[in-house]
Amino acid sequence: MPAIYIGMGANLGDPLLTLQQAAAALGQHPELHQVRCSSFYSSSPMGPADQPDYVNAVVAAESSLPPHDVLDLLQQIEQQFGRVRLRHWGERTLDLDLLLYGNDIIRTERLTVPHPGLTERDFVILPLAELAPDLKLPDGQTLDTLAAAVKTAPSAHDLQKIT
Ligand code: ROI
Repeated sequence: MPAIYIGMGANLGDPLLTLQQAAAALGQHPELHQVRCSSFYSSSPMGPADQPDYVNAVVAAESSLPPHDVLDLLQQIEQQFGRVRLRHWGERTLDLDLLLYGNDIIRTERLTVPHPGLTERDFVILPLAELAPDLKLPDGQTLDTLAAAVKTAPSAHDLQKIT
């Protein structure tokens, strides 16, 4: 069963509670196994600065669902939480991104895996490295190496662990 990693982000309503509930919903899903959640981090917005800070976390799981079925289930959970997205790169109630699906490289109209922002976003790399420090991306980079680079660079998004 491939290991899958899901990035979670929110900055409207009560974003910490939303992410905790989304992680619980993923944990209870019958098609997702061995579900684990990283720490929760606050981060200043990437994109327009006139929006609230984000809460971010990453969930790891194993699943035999094909990638587009995983995407469907993530979009269903976003809808359950009344996903509101006000503008491109703007504030949202809940964002669930399929970051990695095993070692697969996927490029379809609906889905790009690995997630294109993954290697540039400290708010994705650090929680992901917490769950899977030895993980290798399809291009051979390890998460530990990416995390070390993020930690030596000045934090672009003022990332803080909250819980
Ligand atoms: N910025 C932060 N800090 N965290 C996010 O999850 C996030 N998600 C987004 C954009 C708008 C790019 N900015 C973000 O989709």
